[in-house]
Amino acid sequence: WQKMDWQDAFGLEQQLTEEQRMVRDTARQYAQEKLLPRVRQAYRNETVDRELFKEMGALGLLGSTIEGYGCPGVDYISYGLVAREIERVDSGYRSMMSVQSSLVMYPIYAYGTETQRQRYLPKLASGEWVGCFGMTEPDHGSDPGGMITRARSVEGGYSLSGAKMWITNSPIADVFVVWAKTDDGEIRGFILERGMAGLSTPKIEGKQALRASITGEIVMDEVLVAEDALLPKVKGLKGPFGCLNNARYGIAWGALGAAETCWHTAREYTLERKQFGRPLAATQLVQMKLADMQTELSLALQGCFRAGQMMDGEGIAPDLISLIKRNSCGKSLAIARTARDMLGGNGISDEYPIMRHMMNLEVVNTYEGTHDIHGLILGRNQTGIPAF
Ligand code: TGC
Ligand code: FAD
Repeated sequence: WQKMDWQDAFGLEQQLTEEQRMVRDTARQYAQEKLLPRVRQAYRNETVDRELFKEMGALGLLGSTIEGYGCPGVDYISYGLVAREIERVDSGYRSMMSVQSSLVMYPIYAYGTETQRQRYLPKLASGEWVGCFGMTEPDHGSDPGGMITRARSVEGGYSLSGAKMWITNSPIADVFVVWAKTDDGEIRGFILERGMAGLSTPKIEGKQALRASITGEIVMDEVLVAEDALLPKVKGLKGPFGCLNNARYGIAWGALGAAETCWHTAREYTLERKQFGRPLAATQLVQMKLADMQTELSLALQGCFRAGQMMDGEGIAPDLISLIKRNSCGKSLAIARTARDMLGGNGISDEYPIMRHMMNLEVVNTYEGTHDIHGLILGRNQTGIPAF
């Protein structure tokens, strides 16, 4: 018999390869040394530092699963481990990274021409250019199939009109992967660039969560693009959903990193904090809460690891990605709320990271498909009935 490592009940560490550990350690060191010291002020003041993209790019963290074009081509378990390390510090930083990687670089790599790959991928990989992904609209969030943004055929290309809402990175982006319906009603992807006439990106003000990441709109008023702005290799909703599969997988790992920070903080705090003459951690109620956190996180991490093996091996069903995205986000949010309570009044102060993670996790539970929408995807999977 062995003693269980309270932080790693299933021995995830031993299941990783040396290379996966190396990638994870690089991300951990960067996150703890460079991101952690900045996050409190960034969150308080809602400031976004473009330099972060260059720093992540220099470490190979942008588009990391892509082979070539300045990207290191690591496996999906490594990608998940990186998301977990970055989100241990803040979901907003993981958001910046995963949008650039999974929602901008991936579609250009998977659906683009060689010319498009050569033009965009190296600059996005180095972080010189920032990208964003425009699918959600003011009136079409969970139901993107109803989108009204149009790409009308004109001589030599297309004219795009419409508005995208809640777009991560848009106010600072140089490159825009935008989904629009063409004259035949088919959804197609387009690459737009900052500076095009008719394109503007107002910032969304007043966010109470994810404040270290900037969010905005993409407003397109007859933006003219040439034929070569079209991503030629995909048609229909499976285009954007193909990108979302990768991003949702990364979020499933990432959210657990945020929750681990909340769990560890609550554990340390309750070991130190005395009430009624003994540490809070000496009470049965507190120990049960810590046990629940440990159990949920250990099981969820092992699920993500197995999903990563499938991504790297035989392939994975998108419905399983819905299962882990939904589970990680819902459980992490519940853990953050409980941990917040365990710190009493101190739980609401930004001297501690919990309240910030809790607010962020509200977003993470909503974007890339809400908790309930992923529940409905799983409901359809087992009943055969789409109940959206
Ligand atoms: P449905 O009929 O189910 O599917 C339409 C077509 O798409 C295909 N498809 C998929 N392909 C690959 N992967 C997936 N996960 C796929 N899901 C669907 C499907 O096979 C079909 O293809 P075809 O060839 O037969 O046409 O479509 P529906 O309109 O009924 O949609 C159902 C529903 C609700 C599941 C879907 O619309 C949905 O997932 N809604 C949630 C919307 C969402 O996730 N939005 C995310 C926006 S991006 C974002 O939030 C980024 S935040 C990032 C950050 O900051 O980190
Ligand atoms: P709605 O679809 O209006 O949903 C509202 C509520 O109704 C939810 O609880 C939902 O679960 C529920 N609901 C919806 N349909 C049903 C149904 N059929 N049955 C039962 N309940 C239902 N989008 C992008 O394209 N790119 C981005 O980079 C991006 N970044 C984001 C960053 C932030 C900070 C946020 C908050 C959002 C971002 N999004 C982005 C948008 C995000 O994906 C959407 O907010 C999300 O998909 C939900 O859409 P909605 O906000 O329109 O809510």
